[in-house]
Amino acid sequence: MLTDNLRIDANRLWDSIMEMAKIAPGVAGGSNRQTLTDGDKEGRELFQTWCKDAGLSVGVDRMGSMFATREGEDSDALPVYVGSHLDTQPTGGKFDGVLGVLAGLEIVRTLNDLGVKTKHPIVVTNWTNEEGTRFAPAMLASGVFAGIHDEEWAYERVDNDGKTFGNELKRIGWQGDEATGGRKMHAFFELHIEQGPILEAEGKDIGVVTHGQGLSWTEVTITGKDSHTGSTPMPMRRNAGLGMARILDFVNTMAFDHAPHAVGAAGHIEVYPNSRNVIPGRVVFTVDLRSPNLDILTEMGDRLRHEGRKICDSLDLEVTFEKVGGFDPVEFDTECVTAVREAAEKLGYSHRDLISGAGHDACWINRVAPTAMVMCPCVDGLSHNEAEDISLDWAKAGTDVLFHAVVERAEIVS
Ligand code: HGY
Ligand code: MN
Ligand code: MN
Repeated sequence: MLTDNLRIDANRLWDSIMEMAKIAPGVAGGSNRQTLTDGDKEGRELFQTWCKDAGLSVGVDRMGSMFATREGEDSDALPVYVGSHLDTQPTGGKFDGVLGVLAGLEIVRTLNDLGVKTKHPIVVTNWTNEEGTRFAPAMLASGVFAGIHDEEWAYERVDNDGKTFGNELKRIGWQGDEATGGRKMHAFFELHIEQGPILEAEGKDIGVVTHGQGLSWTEVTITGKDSHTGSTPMPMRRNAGLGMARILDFVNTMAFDHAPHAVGAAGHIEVYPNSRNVIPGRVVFTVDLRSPNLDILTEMGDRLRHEGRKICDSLDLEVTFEKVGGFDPVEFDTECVTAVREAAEKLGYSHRDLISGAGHDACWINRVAPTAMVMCPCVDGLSHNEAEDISLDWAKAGTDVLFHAVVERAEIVS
């Protein structure tokens, strides 16, 4: 078969990833291209230039998500979408999200080189604000696309400086005119680094992602009383920081109660007034709970509120809990997952089924189109850290498998 010999140009892919990494670099070799910043704007412009150089037409929706189309031979055939996100964590790596977007572009570049035509169009996609670090929740634009969030609510999300998502999107000039979610898909595929240790530890090249674990983000606000750390007698203190510490210790214990899959921690923590000699009168933090099992995820959320309130009552503290993000565990489309698994087998790459520990745009798009993910290993399973790293071989294997899964759905005609 013609397709059996299709392989991407791994060096061209790698060079593009390294070129993108020059935009808004971090301070330790990674990336700090947070959504809707000037760095994001510059990264979008570079990606758009590359897409146009590859002969793609670029559409942008009202959430700023980018859709670069390679026409198919059958204009009535629904497109196959392939992509991920270009925004990063503040101390992100060079590959989280970026690999998936530029792998989609590399597939198109290779099809162009070979003059190969497909029945279905292929659309390379960059989803806005996958990370949710500047504007919670994560996967915001793909969530609006899938009808989970409404656009007005999304536009009102606020960052730590009080800037809104909508105003920042307009400021960088990337508010498109397409209605969000209007596009219909034949399938969606996303290549992503594993962001966990399993594939590397087992010496596997490819993760065939059958499921994504569920996630819940609960913002906890604890109110006590600012007071002097030196002269306030211990029994008189209303220490919001102590309440947070005991709750986070409970979250850690609770996750271990549901080992090996459940996880829990807080990555976002604000302490007020955050002065060395003032007992914190207020803390705001987001508890990130995850499990592939919906019942366990729900139970952990309930226990967080119940135990958290008990802890705060015992310390004479007020506490509120607000759900600020999350999604149920995801089961990806069987046919698309099979296309990924068969591609790995045909290409001779070692592989294993995998549950994604991280959330991805594919988790929301799976609600509106047949969706699957391909994963490649990353060094020490490390991600959301500037030292995040992969090998060129892993990038090549993942992109080749993605390539064959995409063209299996897009149907090569010549
Ligand atoms: O939070 C996540 O799992 C993703 O990295 N945004
Ligand atoms: Mn990601
Ligand atoms: Mn990420």
